Amino acid sequence: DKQIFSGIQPTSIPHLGNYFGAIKQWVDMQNSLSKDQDTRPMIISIVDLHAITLPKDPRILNDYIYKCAATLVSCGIDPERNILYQQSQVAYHGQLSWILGCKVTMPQLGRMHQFKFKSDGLAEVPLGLYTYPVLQAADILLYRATHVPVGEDQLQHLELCRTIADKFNNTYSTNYFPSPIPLQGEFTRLKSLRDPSKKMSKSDADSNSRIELVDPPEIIEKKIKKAVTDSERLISYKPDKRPGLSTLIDLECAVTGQLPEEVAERCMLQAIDKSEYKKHVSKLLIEHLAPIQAKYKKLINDKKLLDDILDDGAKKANKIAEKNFHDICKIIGSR
Ligand code: AQP
Repeated sequence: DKQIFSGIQPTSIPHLGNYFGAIKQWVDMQNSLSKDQDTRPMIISIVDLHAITLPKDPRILNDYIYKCAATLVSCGIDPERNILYQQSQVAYHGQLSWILGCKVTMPQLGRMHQFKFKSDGLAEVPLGLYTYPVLQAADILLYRATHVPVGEDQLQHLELCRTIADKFNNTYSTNYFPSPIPLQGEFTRLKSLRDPSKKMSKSDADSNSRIELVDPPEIIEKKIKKAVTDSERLISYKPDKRPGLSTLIDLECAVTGQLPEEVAERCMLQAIDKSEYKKHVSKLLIEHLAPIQAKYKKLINDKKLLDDILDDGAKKANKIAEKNFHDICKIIGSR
């Protein structure tokens, strides 16, 4: 059977990178899944334990868990048809993480790009930042997931998860863990609006670098206006030479489904300049996000409903996790 698993960190409100790189895929999959008999409900975890690998104020973390849940539901994730839950409400994640940590080496973890990037310049590097991919492997393998929709930035972690699954299976002469395969949409890496050499990220200190899904229209306009481009006046799509401007074209394409070359050609024919083009992209984004924002406004004020959604999801997730963890303990020789 096919089991899809994916996660998102409640480190801030999801942004357009999370949306086009992951959340939109989840919604599309959910809508095609109902027709696919061999697929179990998709599991989506709000990974709060991952979110504390770097310091996080407890009130802020709590707030973002609700905001993340409300955003996902507003984007179209149906908590009835999927399992939407908060990672720390299923204790088996941490327990399996320990077992899997015994199947991975320090050099393997030290090679992870995310670890190198996030630990760079820190006076003290938390162990959790280093073992992050082991907990991520536990998230995935706990549900014996076969397919993991992720953005390009997470591919290396998923590869390590496959290595860990193989190692476990070989050690215990079993095929208990499937080798989960990444599912990638067409739109896998959205760049920062302030520095296109970086990806758009929730934890970037400069909030102008990302557009959050609930940013009001005037903020979207302001952020697009401030987006770094270059000194050429007209529009062309050249991700290497004009990365900032090309990111804006990527955004238009993500919303409309057009090809970047088509967009660039139209702009050239109409002699549209950068400032006009920015206004056009802002308008498209504002229109695209309006229905999501309308749902979000209602949902975010209904804490009781959000609690019910997350509690119900945790119940369903725990049921699967408990059985699987019990089987895993037997495989390793525990009682
Ligand atoms: N810029 C991006 N473009 C495309 N996809 C992206 N994703 C993240 N950034 C981009 C995808 O979103 C999913 C959820 O990401 P996450 O919350 O687990 O953490 P992340 O990948 O580390 O994303 P952020 O926004 O950069 O969060 P912080 O700053 O907290 O680390 C993943 O599938 C990811 O690929």
